Amino acid sequence: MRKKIVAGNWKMNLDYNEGMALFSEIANMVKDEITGSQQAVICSPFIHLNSLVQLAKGYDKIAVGAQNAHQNESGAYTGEISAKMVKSTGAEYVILGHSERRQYFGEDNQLLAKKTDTALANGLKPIFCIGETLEEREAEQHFDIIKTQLQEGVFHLSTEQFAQVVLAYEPVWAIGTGKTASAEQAQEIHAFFREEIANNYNQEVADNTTILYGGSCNPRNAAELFAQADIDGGLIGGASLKSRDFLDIVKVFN
Ligand code: 3PY
Repeated sequence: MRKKIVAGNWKMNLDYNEGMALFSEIANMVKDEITGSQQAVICSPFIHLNSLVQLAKGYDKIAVGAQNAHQNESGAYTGEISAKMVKSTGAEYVILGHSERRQYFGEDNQLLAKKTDTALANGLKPIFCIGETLEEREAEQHFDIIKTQLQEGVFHLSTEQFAQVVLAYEPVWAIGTGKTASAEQAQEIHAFFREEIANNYNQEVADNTTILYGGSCNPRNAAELFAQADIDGGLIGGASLKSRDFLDIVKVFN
């Protein structure tokens, strides 16, 4: 059975103390709600990682992730953080290819393929984001865009490497806009992801891949989204900054 995940993406929010307080609050609230193959993940700014990993030790279903890591192993890249450094904090996941990184930091599929390789080589599990812009959807190019992002970003991986990857469908037009894809729109794309994975690898790999929905997912729409056959949880932006909202989203699985 594939893993179900609710992952919070805190983005560039919360100072150190606020991050510690929110994590403790969330962990205490969700700990009894996560069962079986389910997991909660908090993807924080780098400064929180090591301390959150220590706090998470008391909770076996709550993991910690970063929101980015550099494509090179080490070197003269002032201000950057390597995958090895992230791994050394004890973090398990790293978000790669979020649309904000693609848009504001010019990260393209080729760079993201390199980041994915480096993250995997250092034992991190990428949460790899894929999604189309509004213009691309309106021009009915979304299937082509998604296929290209999959092919160029992650389909070069071996089956063993790909098994470590979680995918997230994040339509760019639903990020930070309050707009959400309808459950039908999201399911259609998630099913397409799975079809493409089966074509590139095989059906078993496709059936075992966790595919999250991200993009203004909140307690009001999570139940309908997570009820879809190919949606295995969510990558949660704003609602992950409110413990009650995050709890209500985690509870949807039960
Ligand atoms: C959002 O919900 O806005 C996100 O970007 C989740 O990653």
